[in-house]
Amino acid sequence: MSDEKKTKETHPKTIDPAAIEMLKVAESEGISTAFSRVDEIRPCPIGQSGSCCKHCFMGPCRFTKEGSRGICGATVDTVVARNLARAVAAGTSAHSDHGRDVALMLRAVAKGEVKGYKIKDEDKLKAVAGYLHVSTEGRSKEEIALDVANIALSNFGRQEGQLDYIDRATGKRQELWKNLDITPRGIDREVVEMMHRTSIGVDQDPEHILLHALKTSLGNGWGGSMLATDMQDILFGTPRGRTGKVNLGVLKEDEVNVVVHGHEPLLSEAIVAAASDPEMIKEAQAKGAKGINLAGICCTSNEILMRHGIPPAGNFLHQELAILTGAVDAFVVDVQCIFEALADVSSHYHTRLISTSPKAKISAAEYIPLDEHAPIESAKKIIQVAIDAYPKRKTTHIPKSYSDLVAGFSHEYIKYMLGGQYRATFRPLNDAVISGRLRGLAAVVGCNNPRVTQDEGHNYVVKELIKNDVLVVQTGCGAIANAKYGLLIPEALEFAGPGLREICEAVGIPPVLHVGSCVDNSRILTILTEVIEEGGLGEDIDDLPAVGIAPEWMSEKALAIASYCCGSGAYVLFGVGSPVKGSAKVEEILTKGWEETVGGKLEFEPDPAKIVEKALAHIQAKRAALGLSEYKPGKYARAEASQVFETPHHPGTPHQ
Ligand code: MSK
Repeated sequence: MSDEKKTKETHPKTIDPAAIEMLKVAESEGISTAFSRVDEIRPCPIGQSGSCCKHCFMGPCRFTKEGSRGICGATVDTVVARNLARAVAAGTSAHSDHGRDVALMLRAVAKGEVKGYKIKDEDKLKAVAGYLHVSTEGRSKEEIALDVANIALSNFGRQEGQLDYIDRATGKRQELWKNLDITPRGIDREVVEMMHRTSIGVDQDPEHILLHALKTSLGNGWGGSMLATDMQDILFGTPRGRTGKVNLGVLKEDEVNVVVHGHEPLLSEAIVAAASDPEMIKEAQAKGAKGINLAGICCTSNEILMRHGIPPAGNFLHQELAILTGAVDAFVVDVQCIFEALADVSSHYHTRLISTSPKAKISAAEYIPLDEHAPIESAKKIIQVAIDAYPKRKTTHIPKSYSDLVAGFSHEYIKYMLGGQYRATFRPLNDAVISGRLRGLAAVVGCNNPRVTQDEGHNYVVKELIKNDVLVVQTGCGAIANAKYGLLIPEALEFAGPGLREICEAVGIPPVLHVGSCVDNSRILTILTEVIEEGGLGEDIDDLPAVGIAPEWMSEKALAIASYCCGSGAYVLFGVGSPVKGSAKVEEILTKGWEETVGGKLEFEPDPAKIVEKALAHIQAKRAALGLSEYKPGKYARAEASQVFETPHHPGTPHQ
């Protein structure tokens, strides 16, 4: 076989009909996308397995033979551990820098320095004030918010002690972290120390390096990400169940289409407001459009979907495809997961690519920065650019495909659905697991990766889990993936096992719950901890019949999330391939080693069928260890589906 042939990915590119349609457009117009570039770039097998050290300029040292050493004498085990640890530090920094910016915005809003933003969720503010020991009695919401924001900010640069949210973990977990010395002190401190330890000639013990990777990642899960989620809820509202639509079919032929992409809602919240401003709509109509249509990609999309029902046009691999429709007038990006190729793709169309973060300059994109004191003004400027671009549209090709979805399952909303307004509780969920109606719980999260068929892993894993009576929560691009195939609506109960179906029908929820964006994986930590505190399912997260899965992961952030989930006691399975394949010792540390020390483990398993097998076996083993009644499929009768959520009728083509 020639080298050229070996580079070709042989799997189908995607299972999404809208993506298939757009890839034909890309091909006929000769425009490259990630789907085509993946065929041109063969991953370096040494780097892919984590066995390449680039941490000094004596190298890079590539470990290709058994027992080989780097120029400094480093073993492949040390190098593989260092590479993973650095990825965890990078992922942690991304989520945590996001959290810092939200805390800075909250502080500015509390001081009255931001025109157009005010504190939206006073209940959440009070709940967070409680976690942070901020007094609320007789104080204005601004006074409380100022203290909350300042304490949140102090978690980033803290040098000693521990992060404030560590108190939110179970007592047993806190004790374990303390004994292992992996309780994070300050978010930034752990990231910096991770970078230091993995630079030339410092930490030279794989187990020790990876223990600090756990500490660093816990600063993400129980620090940066959890703070980001909470501050966003305070500022913009805690999500509650909402219906919406998803996929490229949400773009409109006769309206100005603005697509937001990235992660932070600080500007996109203002864009939501500006897009519905009557003056802006009038401007759009003056240019011949019927209105302004806002859609999203990736996690910025998830943020405004969860709070406003704004439709996602797609997940990670849809970013170029959206522009290829020729119908996007402005494509607005903030930070993270943004392809540099967007500038090239948009150069073929009238689409105006707009970058908005001072942290992310994109050559060839226009730069309209978020004015932190007047976000609505920045948003209006952006909408105006889109309106001005609309008359320049040429041929468009918008796939007809879209599906309905339900989103907005914050932990507060799940508790409300389970117990009602006055006795919100996880009790019915615990009882369902204890009785064996539900076999267990799974979080299926993470990205798309063009090295595997887009959405196939997400879709297969989730369908199999719900068929086996496992309640699934999803975040990030995984949630958008399965929304496209109609799994996030009550009608998906037709794919669910009888026990799961009975519970979901009684409560009025779909079998797959959209919990939010990537930083909102922290909501899953909160859910699992509260489930433990509710009683009857053990003393800590590692007792639960629960798993975490990222079938199509690709980012450093995913590795950081996996690490903090493991550090919190979860069994995590990653698809696609292993970034630590180069070291059997590191693989053993992440599995056997972490299971012994922190109760969680991280396994890389490219075969989605084996992922499901391992997940179900784990759930079964945890049920047995808890002495729960045996799970018996088919024990429960099927009931008629109830319709708690109004799912809008539409003439589109939902994928099934
Ligand atoms: S956006 S990190 S591709 S989930 Fe959060 Fe999606 Fe992964 Fe980016």
